[in-house]
Amino acid sequence: NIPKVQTAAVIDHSGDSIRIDHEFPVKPANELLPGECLVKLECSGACHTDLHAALGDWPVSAKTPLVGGHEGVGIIVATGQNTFNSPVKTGDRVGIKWLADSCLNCEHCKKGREQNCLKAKLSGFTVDGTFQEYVVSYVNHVTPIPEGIASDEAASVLCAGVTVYRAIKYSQTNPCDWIVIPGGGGGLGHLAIQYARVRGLRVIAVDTGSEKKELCLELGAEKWIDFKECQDIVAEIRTITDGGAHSAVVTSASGSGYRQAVDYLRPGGTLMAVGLPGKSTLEASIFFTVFKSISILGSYVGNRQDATEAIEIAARGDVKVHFTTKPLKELGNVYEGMKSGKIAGRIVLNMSQ
Ligand code: 8ID
Ligand code: ZN
Repeated sequence: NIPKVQTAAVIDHSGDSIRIDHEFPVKPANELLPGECLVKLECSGACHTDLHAALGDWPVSAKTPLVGGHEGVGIIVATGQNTFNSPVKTGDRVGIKWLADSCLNCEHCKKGREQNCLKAKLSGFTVDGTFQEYVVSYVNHVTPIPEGIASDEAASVLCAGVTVYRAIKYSQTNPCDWIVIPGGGGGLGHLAIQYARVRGLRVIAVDTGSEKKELCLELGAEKWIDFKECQDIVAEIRTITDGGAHSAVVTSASGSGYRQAVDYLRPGGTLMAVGLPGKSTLEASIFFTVFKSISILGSYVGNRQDATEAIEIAARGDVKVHFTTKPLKELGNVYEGMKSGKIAGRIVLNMSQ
């Protein structure tokens, strides 16, 4: 009883607004290729990356027409014929992340950097994503969702959670170290605060507005800095940390969040670049980067193992997505809220409304 058509949120050309299509085709189960599976989605988080993809403001462009979305959770309703050794089966509840598929055999995949695979398929970017009722995905890369976490609670772990979990994992920090999270009140940032606390780190959240302030402090940030009010972020952080933070995980969607990072890190500190403004450059003093032995690392989503670890931590209740649920047809308004920086935490879209 898989329908032939469904409701999907479509972008026809880059820069267009969202069009809700109630006649969007569902790939027939008997046409699924080996390794593909069809997932009936319950919900999907809306990530700022989806907005970048819709606006076309990155140096790489998405397919069009595009169904965006890469934080989906649902049930597998079919798998392609001749799908051998599948780790999942029909009836399983799974998550769909940004990295929809990778070859698993190239140097990058074998080194655990599946996200850098040259044959990677990206959900809601190079293949249609989770802003629809039925998505085609790939058995090797869907993330099994453990019991004990509701689908809408799990959804945003699949991108926001996995991404910041990995960034913190590679941030070269130890318990009791100070970590700064610019963008702390956003989708990625509010989860970064919590994964940092799981690692025993002391968190300084940087963002703006009273709603985000409250959220960050409630989630375990020890200090809050409003980037629109603070006159000297560098001095403030150096004072709080007695000489500079050990790491910064920058999750802001604009270049401004990166600006002072090298200056407020202490010697030996690590800047994890996560937020993806399309056109900004990362400006840092070469002299002080060398003189202070600073590491600057780009961190791009996560591999299958990162996804499993991030979701397990959430399923145990140590990290919770702060989200508001809306119907899929509200996606256009969600993008407006995101543009104006109004969303504290995440919006999760419900597919059955
Ligand atoms: O793999 C990756 N590296 C990855 C994965 C997923 C998302 C990267 N991203 C990218 C997105 O494409 C986007 O560019 O991370 C960025 C943040 O995504 P998001 O968390 O989904 O966006 P959001 O919910 O809008 O949160 C961004 C926050 O940044 C704050 C905003 O107020 C908002 O709360 N912010 C901004 I814009 N400028 C700031 C500044 N100068 C700032 N916070 C501190 N200082
Ligand atoms: Zn994302």
